This record gives sequence, C-alpha cells and structure tokens, in this order.
Amino acid sequence: MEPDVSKSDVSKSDVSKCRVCAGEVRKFFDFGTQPLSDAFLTEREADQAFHFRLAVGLCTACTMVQLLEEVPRERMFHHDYPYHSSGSRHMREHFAQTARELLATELTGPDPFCVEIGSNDGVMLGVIKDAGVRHLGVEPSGGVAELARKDGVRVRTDFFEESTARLIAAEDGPADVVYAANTICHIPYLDSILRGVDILLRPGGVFVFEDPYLGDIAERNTFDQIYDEHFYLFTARSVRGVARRFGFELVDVRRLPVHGGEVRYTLARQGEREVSPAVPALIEEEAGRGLAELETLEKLGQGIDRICADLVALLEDLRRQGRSVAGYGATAKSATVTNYAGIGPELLPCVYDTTPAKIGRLMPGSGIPIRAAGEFSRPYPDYAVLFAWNHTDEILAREAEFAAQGGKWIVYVPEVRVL
Ligand code: DWN
Ligand code: SAH
Ligand code: ZN
Repeated sequence: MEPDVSKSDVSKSDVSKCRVCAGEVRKFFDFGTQPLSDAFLTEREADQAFHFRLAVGLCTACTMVQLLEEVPRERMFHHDYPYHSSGSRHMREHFAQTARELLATELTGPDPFCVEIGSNDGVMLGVIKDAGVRHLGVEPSGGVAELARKDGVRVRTDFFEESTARLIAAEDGPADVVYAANTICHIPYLDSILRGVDILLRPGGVFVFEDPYLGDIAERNTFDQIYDEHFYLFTARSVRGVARRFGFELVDVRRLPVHGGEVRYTLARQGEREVSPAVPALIEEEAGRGLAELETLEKLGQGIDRICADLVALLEDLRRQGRSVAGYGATAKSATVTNYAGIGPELLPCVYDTTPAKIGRLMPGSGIPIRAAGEFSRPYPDYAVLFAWNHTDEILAREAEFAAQGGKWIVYVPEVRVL
C-alpha cells in the first residue's frame, strides 16, 4: 500500500495560524516566491524588489481562506500606490449606482454620515458628496487620497483600524453606514476592523462591503485573484463566522457582476436587523459545492497549472510563427500569472495600460515594460493577452479597431482561448 503522504508530509510551512480564529490554516496552493503585485518599478529600481511567499490555505476551524504569509501593509499601501479606481467606466458606473442605493436606503436620516474604508480616488464618495451628504474616506495611500480631495471629497490619509475609528467617532460622531469595496479582503487584522466598525456605527447602522467571491474564483478558476493584497478570499459562511465573533450578524448578501464576480455583504449588530433568506441560501449553495473542503480547493491547483502551461505553449508557438504579441492591462492580477507561469519580455515584449503611474515602468518580477494604451495601435500586435479580463466588454469596445483590422484577443480564464 502507498504511504499516506498527504497527512504525514505536512511540513511546518504548509500550515499557519488563522488570522481570524487562531485555528490551523492548511495550504492548498503555493505560488512560491512572488513580487508585490502593485510595485511597478523603474529599470534602476528593479533589483530592489521586495519578495514574499504567496501561498493560500483554508482554516480547518472557521473555514476562512487566507494567505499563509502577510506582507507588511506599508509596503503595499503608500503614497505611490498606483491603482486608480476611476480607470474603468464600468466601475465608475457601478460605484455611482452603489452610492445612489446607499443614499436611498441607509442615508435617509436628518444628518446622515457615511464612512468609506479604502476610498481610493473618491470614485464612490464623490457621488455622496454631490448629494450634499456628510462623508469621510479613510485611505492610507496618499497619492490617490489627494486625487479624491481635489474632487472635493473629505479624506483622512490613514489605515482604518480600531484607533482610527475612535478618532473619527470623537470628531464626526456616529456613522449610519460604513462601506468598503475591494478593501476588507486586503486587511488581515479583521478583529481591529470589526471593533472599529462597532465603535463607529450608530445603533441600527450597517457595515456594507464587497470583495471577490471564492465561489466565483473556484467556478471560473480565476486564480490570478490570489496575490499579496488579497489576503482573504471570502465566502458567506466565513464572513458570517467572523462577523459573529465581534457581535455582528451577516444580514444580507448580493452577488455582483464586477471584477469577475463579487459578493456584497451587509453586517448589522446582532439582533438589530432581520436576516435575509439570501444568506442561508448562499451558505447552503456553498456547502453543496464543497467550498469549505480542502479537497475541493486542492483541485483548483490542477487547473492553475494547466492554464499556465497552455498560455506559455501558445505564446511559444506564436513566437515560433513570428507573430507579434503584447499584453493589455498591467493589472495586479497579472503579476501572479506572469511570475508563476514564467512569462517574461522574451514571450511578451510589452503590456499596454492607461494608468499614468504604471506607464514607462516594469511589470513586477517579469520585468515586462509597460507602454501607454494610446500606443497600442502603433502598430497593433497580431495578438494581445487580455490581463484585465474583468473589463473585457469595456476594453473590447474601446479597442474595437484592433479586432476589426484582424487582431486577436487571448484570454486565459477559465481556460486559454483565442477570441
Ligand atoms: O482589489 C483590487 C482591485 C480593485 O484593483 C486591488 N487590490 C488592485 C486592483 O487590482 P487590478 O489591478 O487587478 O484591477 P483591475 O481593475 O483589473 O485593473 C485594470 C488595469 O487595466 C488598470 O491598470 C487599468 C487598465 N485598463 C486599461 O488599460 N484600459 C483598464 C481599462 C478599463 C481600460 O480600458
Ligand atoms: N475601493 C476602491 C479601491 C480598492 S484598492 C475600489 O474598489 O476600486 C484597495 C484600497 O484599500 C487601496 O486604495 C488601499 O490603499 C486601501 N487600503 C488598504 N488597507 C487599508 C486600511 N487598513 N484602511 C483603509 N484603506 C485601506
Ligand atoms: Zn480560522
């Protein structure tokens, strides 16, 4: 009989301590050493890149999926953090719609107050401001915070945590809503966050946040959602678990068609609001799919390796045929793909992007140069790898001329395909 290595072979580094419950986190995939996904360095700085071990696991006690190693927050979120939320029309519309909903449902009292954690360039709070409603963004990345201020949005350049919440509550009073998009999953210290929200929320107020959903990541194998900043991959079950530890209840969930599939979670203090039937329904669906089982998650690994091998094989084949290829969208996600698959400038000579802070710099780790999206047509490559696959409709419309003159898009999730 074969020895059961799956149990006996668990070395120390394949487990870590859960950031939520101190239980045992068991690894299900290891990307090895990786650079920071949003560190777009110049050629001169490239040899100073910070690296860490990107591995992801499941807490066998509370089911929270999380990274095994944490990157110090100041290394990721600082004055030069390059991501601008307003860079996509689809996302601008999404956040305008979100603001309108919060205004209509939660910010209806005599002098409502809305706090956003991770307000970035003010894409959501700008709409709250235009409605004349009191608001405050909490955003540690000084550059994007400054962009929001230029738009008249009130921002505190700071990390949100318990102590920040105390200061805000003292200066501005209680909040009706604390909102966050694509930020709570970036924060390992959820204990401090939830204690802070408890300090800040008025009685009956809500904490609303939306993040990439493990259910969607597993379904379409969007493994590139795993990188330094995405410390947690949430499910309704794991969010309900952490909420209850701090006196909150998960009262609503809604699936969102952004960034490849997210869930918007609404938390209220226990007993303050009725729980929507959508919550037990989603938790039941997750159980049916085995999303809290190590075996289910381990299977994703085969898909990751297949996608990376197929992508490299396609790029090598195109190079042999003498076809030109470029990347489109210098996303944080693409760092995981290029570095795990081993794709460098020899297979992909450049990546096009609209973000001023990324243009003229290098893709993290792979060293692929980034060019302005405006130069994509000078001349068009024969093929373009769509790293910003979450903005497919928007980019295919913006770059309609590329396909019209014979250019071909390559996507890699859920599988490598030429469109
Ligand atoms: O969670 C996060 C999300 C919200 O944003 C952060 N941790 C970091 C960042 O992740 P990302 O870089 O993977 O996000 P996006 O939205 O997929 O990035 C799109 C990139 O593509 C940006 O660099 C802008 C660029 N872009 C472009 O060149 N042309 C985007 C659009 C829509 C375009 O038309
Ligand atoms: N909400 C925006 C930005 C997401 S990017 C959107 O959905 O597009 C993640 C943001 O979270 C960055 O702007 C980063 O600076 C911010 N962030 C990271 N840790 C934070 C913390 N502890 N408190 C507040 N913001 C934080
Ligand atoms: Zn746990």
